[in-house]
Amino acid sequence: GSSGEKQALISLSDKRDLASLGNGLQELGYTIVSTGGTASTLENAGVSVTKVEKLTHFPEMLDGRVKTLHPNIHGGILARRDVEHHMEALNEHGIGTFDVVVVNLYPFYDKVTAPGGISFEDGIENIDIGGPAMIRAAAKNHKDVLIVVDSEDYQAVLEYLKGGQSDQQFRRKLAWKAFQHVAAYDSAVSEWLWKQTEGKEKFPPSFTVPVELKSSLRYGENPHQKAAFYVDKSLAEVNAGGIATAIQHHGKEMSYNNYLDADAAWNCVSEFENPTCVVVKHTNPCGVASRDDILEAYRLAVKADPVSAFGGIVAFNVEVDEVLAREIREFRSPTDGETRMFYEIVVAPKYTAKGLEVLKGKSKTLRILEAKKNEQGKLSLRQIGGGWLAQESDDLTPKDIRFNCVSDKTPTESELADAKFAWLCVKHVKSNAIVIAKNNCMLGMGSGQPNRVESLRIAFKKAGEEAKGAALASDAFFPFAWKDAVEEACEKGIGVIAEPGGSIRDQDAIDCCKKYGVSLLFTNVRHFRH
Ligand code: 93A
Repeated sequence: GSSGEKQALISLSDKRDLASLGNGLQELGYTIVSTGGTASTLENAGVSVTKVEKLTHFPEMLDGRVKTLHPNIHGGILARRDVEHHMEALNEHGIGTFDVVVVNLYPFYDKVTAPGGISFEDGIENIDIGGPAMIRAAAKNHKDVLIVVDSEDYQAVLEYLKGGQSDQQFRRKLAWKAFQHVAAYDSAVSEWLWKQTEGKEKFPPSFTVPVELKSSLRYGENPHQKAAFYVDKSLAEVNAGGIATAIQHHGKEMSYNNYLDADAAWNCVSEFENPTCVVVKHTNPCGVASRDDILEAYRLAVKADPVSAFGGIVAFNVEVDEVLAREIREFRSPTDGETRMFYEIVVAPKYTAKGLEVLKGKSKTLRILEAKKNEQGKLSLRQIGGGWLAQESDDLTPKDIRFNCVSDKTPTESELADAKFAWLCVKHVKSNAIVIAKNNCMLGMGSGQPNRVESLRIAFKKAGEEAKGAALASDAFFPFAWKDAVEEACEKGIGVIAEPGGSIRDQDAIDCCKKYGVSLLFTNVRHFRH
């Protein structure tokens, strides 16, 4: 302060841990200056406070819109201590300096995303102006002013103030965090305003994504690539689902590839309504099975391709209880009937206490994730050299799709069910994607081949004899050799084929299916996944 006293300015909407911070600062000899609500909370905790009004000689004005926006506050934050005329100006006007500024902002994001919504006027009132001004000012002058925006930092700050206070790196880190805080806030405000202007349905959207560094990763896809993991703060704050917000109960640290694979597995399994197990390897589902008995679903999903399942990711859309956990722990590889299956990750929406305990016993490294269902209608972003591609997420499922029969033979009820199951699987397989399925179980899949016939052959190779009478789903039509592909599938005894249709060669496919007495369904929907 002006008379050399140490001053802290505190103005908080989120008042968690405020009492201990206030007490800590008071013990260290700081005079505390605060805004209305913050001052009351501190007083109730037995901390003595000076109200900002005493410094500004103004009441809080305009319903609080102007509280701290005053030279007596901002001068005390922004003055350079090493510039003589700055300090002279403060003296001349009787302004004291602030050494510590602790501010967090009106909970704008929570307010505008609260269930039931909020009126436009209320949204506007929740845009904090004075808070960001103080944060930016203090962060700019961090050389002499500590700026604190996160209650997680209170203890470290108190320790720092107790010690030498000379570590500029610490101050820079806090300033960096402060600007992150304000940047994320402004992104949320601008995104909300955009929605108010154009309506939510309008595309292309405004997509400033406030990200927060969650952790450094050991490496990227390969050991020579540095990598890190960020969460989408806007989603994390509203407690949205998805792998990024999953809780890890056990196991080795998640790797870059683990995140990718867990995401793929979780996205796929979340779409099924019946109890389902999905096994993923390298982002592709290699085993999928739905059964009332989840134990059976698990065994079938692994059996679909036991070689690929080894070292894969196992995902469930139901709670993992003790019995299921035991099965996961003990199940032996169907290839030799001896080796216990090894997995990188198990992901599920829930675990019983006993289930979790049993699963932890499988191995020290097994990553156990508890995830919440993804929200629909999210923007999907992908990076290309020099830019980003944005699209709506592919939320269509068989429920939204009509399976039009274009062949002479209409599918039986069970064939139609198989086709829909295969369809939901194929959506999650990399193009060119072919899935063969029967009785709520994926029997074979071919993925990522630049040639659709090749994907088909791979799928049939995996399905083997079981492919007879099964359903085949193709994520897109095949303009050239489609007829060959259909013919091959028919020759191998497939019962029903589902594909988008829309090729100029459609008639060839229809004729071929007529010849073999196979049902052909056109979905009019394509599920490319590149
Ligand atoms: O309305 S404001 O934009 N105008 C201001 O001058 C101002 N000063 C602090 N918002 C302002 N604040 C914000 O008030 C802070 O960012 C903080 O979030 C909140 C604390 O208010 P209280 O201490 O009354 O609970």
